[in-house]
Amino acid sequence: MLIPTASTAKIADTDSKDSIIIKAAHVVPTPNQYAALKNEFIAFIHFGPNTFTRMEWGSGMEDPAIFNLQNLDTDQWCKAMKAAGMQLVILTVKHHDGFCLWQTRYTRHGVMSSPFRNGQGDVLRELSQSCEKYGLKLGVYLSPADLYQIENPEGLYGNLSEPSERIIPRPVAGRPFENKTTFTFVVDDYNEYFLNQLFELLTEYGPIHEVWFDGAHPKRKGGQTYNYKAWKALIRTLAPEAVVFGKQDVRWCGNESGKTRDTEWNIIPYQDDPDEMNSFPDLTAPSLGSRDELYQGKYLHYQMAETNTSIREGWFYRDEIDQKVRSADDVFDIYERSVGGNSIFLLNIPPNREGRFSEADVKVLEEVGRRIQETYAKNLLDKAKGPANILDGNQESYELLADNSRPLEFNTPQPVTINRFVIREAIVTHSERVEKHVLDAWIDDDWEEIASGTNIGYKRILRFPEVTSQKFRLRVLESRLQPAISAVSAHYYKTRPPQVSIKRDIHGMVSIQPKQHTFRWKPHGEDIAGNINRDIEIRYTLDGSTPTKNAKRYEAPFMVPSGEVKACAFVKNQEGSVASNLFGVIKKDWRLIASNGAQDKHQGTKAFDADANTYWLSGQKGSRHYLEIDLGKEYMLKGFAYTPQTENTLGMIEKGEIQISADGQKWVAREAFEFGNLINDPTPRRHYFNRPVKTRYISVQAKAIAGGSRLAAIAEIDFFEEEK
Ligand code: FUL
Repeated sequence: MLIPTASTAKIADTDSKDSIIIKAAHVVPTPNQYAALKNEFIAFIHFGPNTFTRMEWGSGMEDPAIFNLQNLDTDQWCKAMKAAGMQLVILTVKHHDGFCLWQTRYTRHGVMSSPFRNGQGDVLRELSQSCEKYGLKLGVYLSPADLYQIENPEGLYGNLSEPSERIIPRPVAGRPFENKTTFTFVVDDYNEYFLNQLFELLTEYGPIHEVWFDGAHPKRKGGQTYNYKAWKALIRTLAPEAVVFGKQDVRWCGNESGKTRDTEWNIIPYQDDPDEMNSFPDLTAPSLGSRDELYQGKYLHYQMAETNTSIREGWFYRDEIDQKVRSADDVFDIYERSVGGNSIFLLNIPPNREGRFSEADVKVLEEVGRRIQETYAKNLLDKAKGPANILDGNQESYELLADNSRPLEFNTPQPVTINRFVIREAIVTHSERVEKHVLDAWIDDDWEEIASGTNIGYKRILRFPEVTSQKFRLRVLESRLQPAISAVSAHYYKTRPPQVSIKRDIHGMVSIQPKQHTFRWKPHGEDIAGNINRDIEIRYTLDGSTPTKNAKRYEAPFMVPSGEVKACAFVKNQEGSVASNLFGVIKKDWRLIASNGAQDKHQGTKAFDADANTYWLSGQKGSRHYLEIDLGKEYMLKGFAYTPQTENTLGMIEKGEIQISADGQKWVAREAFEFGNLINDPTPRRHYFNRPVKTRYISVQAKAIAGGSRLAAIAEIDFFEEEK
């Protein structure tokens, strides 16, 4: 039976497990999806009022005057993104606050009412011009959630308007469109507003290659729904090359921290037709497309993962000192795991209040670009002998593995030293089929297994300790039907000193360890973890300075009452990336005064046991969620950190208040705090007090909990001491 390929396959009730797998083995990406996969490394830009208010989520009530952008330099952004090897950039033209970064005809809430270029500025226009100059593709993030349209009295979001026939774009006097296409949709006011804006974005800024629909919502109103079907129809017509994120084409990877799955299948099961679906499915499960998961589906759909994370803590720029920037090691590691793990790598770089990428971010982008070039531009199998269709550098040609027991062998004229191996499947014609594979090298007159992996799909990068040989072979151990391998290449990554992690226990003892790489290999049957670096020296400082070769050497855990520790590994004279950790006051003498609801597993003390895996959960009764702590002695405190629990998405404290007390009994409010986007990004958040607080008794009161959950949770609370 000849089964045609398609990007969606319907499962019939009569399908057996075998026939479901055969169907899955014929699900392939659309041409747009394949083009998007080939972009590999792309950029996200979060920019807007939040850049100026230092918030993750705005309120929608920001005065446009705060968008006081003086020196926008989108050329500088593009130069840095290009240097990193990125191919496309997606700008938040409207984030959840509803403020528009382009000269839209349909609201005054945006750049037109701001001081930026005297109200004449258009961030998207400038970015699109720079993109053209630097050869980058452009995408737009247009938030469906819109707090301005929710909060202002004339707002269209959830205004309970009746759907009726609307012509898109709605004409606006004095602002004609060059593109004369029109659409008729039966929609309500907010959907019409959204479609009008999409029309502007897709017709007036050159070709748009990705439209990003965020599933996150700080707030909802009036049962507002979104007519994704209409939105997609408009996109398909006006931006025929674009992929849609969040719906149909590209899917969220399930986290915002740069984590990747070891096995990322891009053919995943759906219960409803993915073309019709109006809701967002939960994509956070550890596995999405294994055989067992496919058996549960009513539809099988090609939808690739986009690994999205930020180069800085948070999506928006806050400041230079307190907002950590990822190291080049870290970004390169995510690059290899995501692009080399069958997904697209979407890295956010938030411009600062000067309208530029900060120097620290630019350095990382340049260094990552250099490493990608140094490692992957040179294929050490370029002179190798082996299956021609695999070695010819042509993605269209492939070797169909009729029989999995026949390994693919590659022989080089001279011995080569490698520690990376790239494998690709011919997914456009033959879908993703490999389920398990092994790489061997010929060492000391024998085949040795040097690396192994599960699926391959668009691209798999195998990482392993360096091996020198003239003969390599790839064995496919398990697959869905006959897999088609389109390319392999071998590379050498110049090993750097490892990244280090700095931890402190409840007694204040700090330990610093090299981070373990996650791969293993089995030379001569031995099981060895990672890329073993000999001669590692770890050096650290306690005064905020960058550790040099002469800094104090780490030998054993040491005591740090509070403050910042910076550390770095050295291997010979090469230095690794600098890690830092700011520690609050030691918690061993803290005492719980009171909290509401102390359930067995989740007593109040779990919020300060120096173990982020355990957490306090407030009780059912009463609407006040509080935790009162006696710090054991008086401190001068400058701020605190809140670590949410990550077991599930409950209890994230979005808004709260810090109270203090002179005796642990009578409490006074000291300061309000607010954290945004906790459900999708449950990382520790810091808040600095307006002025230092001198106290021994302190309490955290939750005022608003994310996602409407009824209980508050704290995995860890830390208080930072003012430097003496
Ligand atoms: C999330 C949003 O809530 C964040 O603010 C950010 O835009 C991220 C990319 O998506 O869901």
